Amino acid sequence: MAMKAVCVLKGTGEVTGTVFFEQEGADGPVKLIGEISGLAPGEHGFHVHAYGDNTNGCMSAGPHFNPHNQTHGGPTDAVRHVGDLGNVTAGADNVAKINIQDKMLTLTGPDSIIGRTMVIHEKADDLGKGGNEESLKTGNAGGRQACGVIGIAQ
Ligand SMILES: [Cu+2]
Ligand SMILES: [Zn+2]
Repeated sequence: MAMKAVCVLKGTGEVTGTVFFEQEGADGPVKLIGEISGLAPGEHGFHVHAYGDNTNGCMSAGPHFNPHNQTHGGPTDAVRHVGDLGNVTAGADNVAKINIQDKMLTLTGPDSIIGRTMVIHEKADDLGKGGNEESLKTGNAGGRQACGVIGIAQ
């Protein structure tokens, strides 16, 4: 049976989005489908952050979800935070279409992302290759434009 989740992203500005998650079996990849609008054209860092806490907006979501104590990386890197999904790209219409399949995320077990927060950032994620300390923590993706807690979907 497939496990399904959903996240509605909102922020203090124009950026809004919806992302649907689906996983076949506990060890299968997680598929993310959705779109985020109101973005400046170009790349924007996209991550799962550790906490499902939005009491102080997107800042309360904490750092990137990192249950294995790794440094920041890109989605295809062996060394990465579990939450590192790289970048999504907005077109001239300010919309980023999301179609990602990720083998490190899971919707089940102790490292499940359900109850944690998805964040879309102001700037591109340098995927840990920026050559400075911050690159290995956040990818220098800048401010948090919108976020939402990942919940169980029907
Ligand atoms: Cu982030
Ligand atoms: Zn990261």
